[in-house]
Amino acid sequence: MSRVRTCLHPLLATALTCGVVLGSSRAPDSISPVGAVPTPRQLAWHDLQFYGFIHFTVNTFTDKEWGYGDEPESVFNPTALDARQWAQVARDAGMKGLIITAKHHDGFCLWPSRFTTHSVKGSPWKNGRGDVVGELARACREYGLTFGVYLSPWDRNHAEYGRPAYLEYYRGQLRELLSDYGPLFEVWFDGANGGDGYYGGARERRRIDGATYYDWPNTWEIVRERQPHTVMFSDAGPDVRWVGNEKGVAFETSWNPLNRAGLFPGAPNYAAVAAGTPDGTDWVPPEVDVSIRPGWFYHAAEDGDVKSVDKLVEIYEQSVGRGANLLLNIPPDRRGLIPDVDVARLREFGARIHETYKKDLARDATARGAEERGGSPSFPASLVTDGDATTYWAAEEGATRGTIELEWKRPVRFDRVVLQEAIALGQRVQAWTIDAHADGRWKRIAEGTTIGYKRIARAEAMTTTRLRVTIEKARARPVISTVSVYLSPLS
Ligand code: FUL
Repeated sequence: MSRVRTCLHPLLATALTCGVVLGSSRAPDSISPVGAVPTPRQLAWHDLQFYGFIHFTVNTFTDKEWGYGDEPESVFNPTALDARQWAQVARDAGMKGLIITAKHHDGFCLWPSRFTTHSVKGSPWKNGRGDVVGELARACREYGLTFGVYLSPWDRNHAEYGRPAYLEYYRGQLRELLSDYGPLFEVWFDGANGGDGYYGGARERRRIDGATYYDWPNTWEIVRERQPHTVMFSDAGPDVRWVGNEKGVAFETSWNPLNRAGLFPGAPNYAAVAAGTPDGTDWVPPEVDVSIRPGWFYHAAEDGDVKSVDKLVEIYEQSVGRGANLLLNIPPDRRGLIPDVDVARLREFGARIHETYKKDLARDATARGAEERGGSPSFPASLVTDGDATTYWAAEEGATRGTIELEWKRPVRFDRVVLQEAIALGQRVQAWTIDAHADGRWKRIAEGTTIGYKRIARAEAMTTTRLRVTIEKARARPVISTVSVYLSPLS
């Protein structure tokens, strides 16, 4: 009996011999990484796929999206704040973590920073002794969620904004957040920057040079030193990039690699690289940020505009389903609670996603490489249906295309096929097709370009006993970790 051993991480892949067929005389077949590859912290981030954003600050009480920076601390006064409710709602919706606006552009701090009085310390909430960031960090731990922070570089309250002293202030705040709230999975650096504001009473317009003012490399170093496992988001990385819109949709063709040289938060040429570059030198995956409501902050006038379950499912499948991560904003109201209408919507959405993806029909199929370019015996097709994303099928050595067939003993009805690449070895696939056998012939049911971490292919619901996935074109030998098949409850 021969046994196949595979390994996922490129560092391991070079250290160990992968895919050795033990007990046979076959020469070892190993797969080398291609192009840019993810770091371990990025690999862990990819696995999260879906998490939530909490936009909450003085804006919630002044009905604004961008506070000017002159809001008195006294306006911040939630009557029933319960971060455990936020965490519970997030967990029930299927989210794996929450990121909170510790400080938005208005400069008000949701934690008692020792560098300013413009914070919860000056508010009537809990007589100035509260800490929203701390409460949420604890709630996330209780509900099994991971936790992250947004710290706006632009600060419309601070008198020194635009001058060197502000940078010290900003870095001090970053150190507090990195030190006092346990492990952070992500730090979010917003690209929106500069313009008019209160600025300690100056009430003027201040411009900064985005390329130099923040000295980003040294700010990033603080995060690396204090929390090496944290990923940093900005328009252009260093670890995670903006997808380029706030509509909840990733590019149909989406590459994790891009060339990061010269890019930083707020970089004006950012749009040009939003879809990534196949042969880019850096692995910087896209994150899709979108709000469940029209605004990022709670506004009572938008209670009737909470996105429908169908819309949320579409967003999920156009973000997670295109290899990106989804960051869905769920803003608390003036009570300090996620509003009832949003809670109900999120529950229903979570249930729909759970129902759709809970039973992988491919687990009952036999998977094999098709006769022509069906793959390497060291990485057989059975590994795409084993429910383990760390094992993978590979096309035969030297091939840049290949085919996997799934066959069932009894017909299955399905409307979704999920593909995953073994991204630790680099992103390779440029084109794929899926055909299903029905009425005595093969019928094309879906086709696309990139895969990356995950691709969800939707099809008309149909019944079959045979399914064929063809990698039509790849930058290098294709390496597929998962082919799974599902039926949504609506079909
Ligand atoms: C933008 C900000 O200006 C919005 O207010 C919001 O925080 C969004 C997530 O990022 O750049």
